[in-house]
Amino acid sequence: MQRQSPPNQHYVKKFIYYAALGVPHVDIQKYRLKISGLVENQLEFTYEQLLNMIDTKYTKDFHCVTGWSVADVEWEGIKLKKLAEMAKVKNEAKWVIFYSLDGYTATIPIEDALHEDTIIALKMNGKPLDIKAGFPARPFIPHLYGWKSAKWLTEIEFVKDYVDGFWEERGYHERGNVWEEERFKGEGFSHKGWKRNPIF
Ligand SMILES: Nc1nc2c(c(=O)[nH]1)N[C@H]1C(S)=C(S)[C@@H](COP(=O)(O)O)O[C@H]1N2
Ligand SMILES: [Mo]
Repeated sequence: MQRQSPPNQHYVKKFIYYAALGVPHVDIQKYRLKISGLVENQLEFTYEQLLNMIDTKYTKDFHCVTGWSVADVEWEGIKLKKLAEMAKVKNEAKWVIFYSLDGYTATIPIEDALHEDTIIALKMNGKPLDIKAGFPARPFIPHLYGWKSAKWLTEIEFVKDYVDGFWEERGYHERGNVWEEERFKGEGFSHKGWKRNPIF
């Protein structure tokens, strides 16, 4: 079967590791993942609790906005939709901000966050994430560019109003859908007047 490549992406064998703000030191005993913002229940999970909540395992490609993609990565993690349900996200929430231990942030629309395939990834190719790959956790949204996958994830905040993350502040797109080629603000859907409800 011919692989379907998103527009203007090419496949490479291995991930190119990025750490715009450096690779942080992770103390797994002290580590917590927080769910905050417009929720009825603020939540906090230890790494062990997260491992016990894994509900998804699939093989999907990873796409970086600079043009490289990695095929057939096996991911394991927790559906973000499940965490959102546990936290009882309020109706006013329209955007989700990911915060990392190193200070990196990324923002995505709530529709993409609650998509069935959106997970908080804990394992890659059968093993816990490597430190360079974002141990202990990173979101993975298969249809969005890789910069939305904030490594060393510590907090998921649900908010009403859009706020730029690290790359969004530098001109990258609010959503970053790989099939619509939303690399920079003003591209993809936004050309035609950006719609709130993406078509998956
Ligand atoms: N904390 C943090 N997360 C990050 C980045 C980063 O620099 N810091 N780079 C992003 C970008 S642009 C991409 S393409 C992917 C790359 O994942 P990798 O470093 O595991 O290859 O991580 C994303 N998450
Ligand atoms: Mo990237």
